[in-house]
Order: sequence, then C-alpha cells, then structure tokens
Amino acid sequence: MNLYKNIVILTGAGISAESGVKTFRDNNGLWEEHRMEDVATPEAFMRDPHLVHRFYNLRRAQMSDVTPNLAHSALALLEANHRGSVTVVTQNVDDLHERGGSKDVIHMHGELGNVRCGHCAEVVQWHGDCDTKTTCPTCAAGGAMRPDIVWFGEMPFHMDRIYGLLAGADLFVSIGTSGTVYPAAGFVAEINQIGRAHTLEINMEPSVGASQFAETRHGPAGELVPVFVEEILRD
Ligand code: BJW
Repeated sequence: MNLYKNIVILTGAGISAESGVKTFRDNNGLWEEHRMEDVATPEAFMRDPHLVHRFYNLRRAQMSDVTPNLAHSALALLEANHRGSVTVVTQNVDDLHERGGSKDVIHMHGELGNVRCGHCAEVVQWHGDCDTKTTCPTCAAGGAMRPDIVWFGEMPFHMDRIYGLLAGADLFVSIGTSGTVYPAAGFVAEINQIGRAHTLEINMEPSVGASQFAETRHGPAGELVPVFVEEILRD
C-alpha cells in the first residue's frame, strides 16, 4: 500500500543538469555575457528579436544532443507503478521528462519545441530555427512568430490546474530548482498553508526556500531521485 495518493513533483533546471543542459544560475546567470533577464523578457524580444531567437534556436538545437538521465527515468517509473496520481510540474522547457517516459507533465514555462504566432496566437510544434522572417503556418502572417516560452513578467501556463493539484496533493517534491523564480518558488508555502502534504526538497544544495520543506536531501538528482522513488514504491 503506497502511503501517498496524490504526488506532485516540481522540477527545475537541476534535474536536467546531469544530461548536460546548463542551469540558469550557474555561470553567474549569464548566457554569452547577457543576463537571463536580457534574453527572457518580452521587452528583450521587442528590443532585439534576433538575439532572443538565436538564444532559443541554440537551445532548441541542443535538445537533440542530450538524453534523459536517471532522475527523469525514475520519475517515469514512479508514475507507471504508483497506485495514485503522479504529476510532474516542470519549469523546464526541454522535453527530457517526456523522453524519459513521463506521461503527465505540465510545462508551466512553455516548451522549446513550440512557437507561437503573435498575430493569430496559434501554437505550433517547431523543430528547426525560427527567426524574424518565419511565416506562421496557420495564418501566413510574416515575422510574428516567437518562442512559446513564459518570460519574466508573463503569466505561467496552466496555473489553475497546478493550484488544483497542489490543493489535492499529499506529497510535494521539489527537485533541482533554486527557488528564486515565482510563482513556482511559492508552491511550498502554498502547500504548507493547506497543511496536508509532506514536503521534500531534493537539490544539489539548499535552495532559497529550503527551510520551508519538512525534509531536505542534498546531492545530485541522478543519485537521489532513484533512491526516493524506490522508497515510495516499496512502502
Ligand atoms: C542540481 C543539480 C543536480 C544543479 N542535481 N540539483 C519580486 C518578488 C517576487 C516575484 C517577483 C518579483 N519581481 C518579479 C517577480 C516575478 C518574477 C520572478 O519570480 N522574478 C524573480 C527573479 C524575483 N516571475 C515572473 O515574472 C513569472 N510570472 C509571474 O510571476 O506572473 C505573475 C503571476 C502571479 C501570481 C501567480 C501566477 C503568476 C514568470 C517567470 C518566467 C521564468 N522564465 C525563465 C526563463 C524562461 C524559460 C527558459 O528560457 O528556459 O524560466 S527564468 C528561468 O528561471 C527559467 C527557469 O524555469 C526558472 C527557474 O530556474 P530554476 O529551474 O530554478 O534553475 P536555477 O538555475 O535557478 O537552479 C537550478 C538548481 O539546481 C540550483 O539550486 C542548483 O544547485 C541545482 N542543481 N545541478 C540536483 N545535478
């Protein structure tokens, strides 16, 4: 008998680090000398769309060079074998959870594999480069495509479903996130306010919000997540 019925897992860049994907706040938070805030805002896109498209084109291309790691596959194993629900709410825009086998994945900050038309708002899957000349495959408008990514100042996706899941959770696990970006950084406080879920942080180092978790485990996700999953499935 599993102790927990509804498990919600929040993931951040740290879970993909052992696959070779860079986290945000290493390298002083810089990408080619640009601050994250200078490439991941609507203002940055208006100011210099070429730079922002180049940033996301490079990251989209990198996706084919990386593969899911042991932490991704352990979460898929948990979802497949747990009697209750297991939902991954990820801040990551890569598709490593899906390629690792997870089915119920919510991308609150969007996906590298999607672009959106600023004219008709249609979201389409995208594999190659996108630039200021790209034509919308749906409405044929030229030059209005943008990465379907949630930038600073924009509303993250699927928030109603996420808050509903948090309200019903009896186990909340945060993996590989620094706890610096809201609203995700506030989920543990939200859960604590409801007061019925156990909370666990798995991260390389204590996150900014580590003291709000009932339990913390610090070290590489590729080692700690499989151990955690084995414990849950054994209970
Ligand atoms: C490992 C590991 C290994 C490494 N194993 N671990 C003042 C106060 C409060 C809020 C605000 C404020 N001013 C502005 C805001 C709001 C703002 C915000 O939070 N800003 C902060 C900087 C203060 N937030 C927003 O604007 C968001 N929208 C919003 O709030 O809308 C209003 C709203 C209100 C109420 C409800 C709902 C909405 C939008 C945020 C968009 C974030 N976008 C980005 C970039 C786009 C995606 C992309 O290009 O990829 O998303 S920023 C970047 O940070 C990215 C990430 O998803 C996000 C979080 O980063 P993450 O995943 O935590 O990565 P790191 O690098 O920070 O941490 C990695 C961790 O892993 C580290 O701790 C390592 O130690 C660890 N690690 N290796 C285990 N092997």
